[in-house]
Amino acid sequence: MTQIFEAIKKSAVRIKEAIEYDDTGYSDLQNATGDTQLKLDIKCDLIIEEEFAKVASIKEIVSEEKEEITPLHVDGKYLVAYDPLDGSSLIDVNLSVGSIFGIYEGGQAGANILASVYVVYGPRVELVIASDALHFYRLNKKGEFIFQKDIHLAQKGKLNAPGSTQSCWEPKHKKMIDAIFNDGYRLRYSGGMVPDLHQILLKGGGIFSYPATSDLPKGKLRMLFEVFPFAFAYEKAGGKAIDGKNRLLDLSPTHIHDTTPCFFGSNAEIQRVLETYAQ
Ligand code: FDP
Repeated sequence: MTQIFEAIKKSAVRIKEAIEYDDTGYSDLQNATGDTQLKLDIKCDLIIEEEFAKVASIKEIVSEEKEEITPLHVDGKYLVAYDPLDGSSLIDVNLSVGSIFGIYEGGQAGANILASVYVVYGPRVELVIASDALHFYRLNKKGEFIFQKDIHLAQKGKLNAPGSTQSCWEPKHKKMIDAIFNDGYRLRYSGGMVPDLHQILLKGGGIFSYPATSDLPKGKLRMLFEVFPFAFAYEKAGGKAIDGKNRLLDLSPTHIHDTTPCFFGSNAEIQRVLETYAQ
């Protein structure tokens, strides 16, 4: 597992450089979900594949940018699912983006995730490893990730990050979000899952939601590459992650690109979601 974390750190340093200096334009290609790929999406995917190819314990990799699982080492035991450049629609406006990794053993299910990692490319590069706990690192000038602290969520927070298009929300969801704002929560939503979830973790708590909507009844965010890694991280920080009713890590995708509605937060906010969605 340590070798996988090291490969992710090396990838992150290379991706940071690509984000800073490479062409931010679109390619002529589309990914598995039909999104037109940025040249950077393709490059970041290649960087990660190159670094993972050197790690013997990785059996297979699956990228948000690819249609199929790629076999790597027959004697390896882990499947690593990753989103090389999440929030890539924010690249042209120079907001923070991220990479997300889920490390699984025994098949593609929430229950099989053993660890997860995410990287935030903002004014600084930060990396968070969820394993026994949630460990927070920052990149220094020498290209090393220096441990800062373990992250813990409070029982109740102050931030609200409500995703998707409001006109497509169910009435009960709108009522819940309005009630949360009426209780004094502040809006913090950049449109990048990684920085938005990172902010809630570092500021002690709150709620991020990407619900089922009339245009996307199964939500937008992908289970293997985005949702399970963050569900694992939030639970390690003492918070919760649900689809409205069920624990996200109890779900299993039938296809690698399956999506799910998702809510991540501290315990008090997730309790509100459970009460709303039980109706
Ligand atoms: P993006 O489309 O820029 O890749 O991964 C999908 C994602 O970004 C998340 O990072 C982000 O939280 C979400 O989409 C934002 O979606 P909305 O604009 O619909 O709120």
